[in-house]
Amino acid sequence: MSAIVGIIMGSTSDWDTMKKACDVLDELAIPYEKKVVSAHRTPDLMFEYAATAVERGLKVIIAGAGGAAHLPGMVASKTVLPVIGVPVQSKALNGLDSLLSIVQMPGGIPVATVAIGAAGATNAGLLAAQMIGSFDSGVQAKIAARRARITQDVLDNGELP
Ligand code: RP5
Repeated sequence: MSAIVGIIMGSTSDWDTMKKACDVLDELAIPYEKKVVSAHRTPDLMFEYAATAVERGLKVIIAGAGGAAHLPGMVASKTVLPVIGVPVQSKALNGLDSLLSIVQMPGGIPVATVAIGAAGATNAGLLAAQMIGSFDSGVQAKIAARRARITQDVLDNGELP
């Protein structure tokens, strides 16, 4: 089956973080594609990727970037697909720069922004899956089962010493 989620990131250095989103989609058997697409290093590729996303069959895009993280917002400006932004933890400012540059979109072009770093990438994968689940009951059932496992794990292992 061809990809329905697009996962892009500004650099290969973002992979350790963005892999967490891929892990979730692998677990839920949702087909995705992954690629380095940089707003400032490959701007033409970024525009082409976003502009052709709908016709290529994607339903949602996850975009991760660090520092002056303009990738998610620029991609969102060139597609009507939902875009989830992952602020990658930067060295200089621990990702606060990434977070603010992704989350503070002016009204009109939304980017659904998740937490800084690995937790955010995991949640980006889950959020994309939940969007897919809104029209794919099989995926929605898998997400419900995953939630139930998390709940049961806490109930089974929540005792304190
Ligand atoms: C951004 O700059 C990337 O998203 C990455 O988080 C950051 C640093 O990139 P590298 O210098 O490690 O390639 O474009």
